[in-house]
Amino acid sequence: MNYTGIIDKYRDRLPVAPRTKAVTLNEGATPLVELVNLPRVLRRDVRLFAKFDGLNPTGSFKDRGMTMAVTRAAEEGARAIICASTGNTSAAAAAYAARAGMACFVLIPEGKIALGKLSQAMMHGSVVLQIRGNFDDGMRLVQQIGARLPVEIVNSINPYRIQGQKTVAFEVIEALGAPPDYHALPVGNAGNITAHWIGYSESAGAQTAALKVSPGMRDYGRRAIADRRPVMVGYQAAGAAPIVRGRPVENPETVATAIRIGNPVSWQQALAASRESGGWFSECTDQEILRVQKLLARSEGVFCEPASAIALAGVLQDLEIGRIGAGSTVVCTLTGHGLKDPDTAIAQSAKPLTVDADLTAIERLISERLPGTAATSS
Ligand code: AN7
Repeated sequence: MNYTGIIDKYRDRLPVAPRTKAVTLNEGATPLVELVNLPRVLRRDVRLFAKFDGLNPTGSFKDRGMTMAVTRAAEEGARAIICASTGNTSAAAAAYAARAGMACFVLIPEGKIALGKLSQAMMHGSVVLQIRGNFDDGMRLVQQIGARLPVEIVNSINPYRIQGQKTVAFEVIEALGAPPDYHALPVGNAGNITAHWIGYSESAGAQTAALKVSPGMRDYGRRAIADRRPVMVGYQAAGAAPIVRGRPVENPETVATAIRIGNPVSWQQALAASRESGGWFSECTDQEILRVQKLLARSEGVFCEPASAIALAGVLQDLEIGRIGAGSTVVCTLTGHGLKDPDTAIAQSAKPLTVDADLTAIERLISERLPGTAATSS
């Protein structure tokens, strides 16, 4: 049977009616890829998996939440949606609004979103408002506009977003047959770590204070499919680490523009998830983020955006200091595709070699670079 997205698949565990017609682009069912080379290269005793949510229809995990938010907005007769975004939420909102025949307004920080994401918001026909301010300014304005105009907010303060995003945990459990020991992910506005934890908690038939994010949402954990929950580990960029540092960051800065957020909306829920799971928050430098983004691309063939690479960068850090123990099974959610941010990828890679369309010249260039020759064996 044709797979038709997370709402049809997990209808009995989501706040939708049996007859609710999903606004879907067949999101979800993303691959759980075992990282087979890295543990060997790094000489680490660990089973590492990447939940590659960058392979969703618009290239990020936001699609899981957006199908729910837009489905419910459509059901309630909304004709327009709005969000503030560091990029991926705007791309998803624009696409699902197009699917639903709704208008879409997105507020993005001027000059601070990756090119791929901007192209998506524009291509799907949303009204793009570049603000002279950061994400946190945009988020505040969206909440004010939502109270004044008939537009449905589809940021993760919309509880349906979190509900849709919790399905990632269901898929990981199905793929592994059990929850991992650790689940690592980037933390920006902190909705996704909250969603992961709700999904794992429901799967284990366990309560969580993180569900308080969702007024009117009930606990869908009627039948436990797991006997425990993983330790949740959240990573923030050093220049945008409000939760790690314990206070909002006025002017967040990081190359990982997706998580350039100084005052996360789901801060308290994320703390609850961390505390209840016995987890922690930690930070990584931009340099480390980019190093690991490249390492993953080159050693495993998996290309994620910088904000996603922080999950793996953080895990490697915590393996190094023994905070994640030997023999553990670790899942990293790779939240967005590398193609979202071609500028950052190109800036840190070797330039293409320009050469005449000439057999001799090309043969020489390739010969010098074949495995085992001087140029490659260094
Ligand atoms: C690739 O698009 O906040 O902690 O406005 O795009 O749930 O916010 C994006 C966030 C991680 C952080 N990885 O997730 C937005 C936005 C990627 C992201 C995050 C984002 P949350």
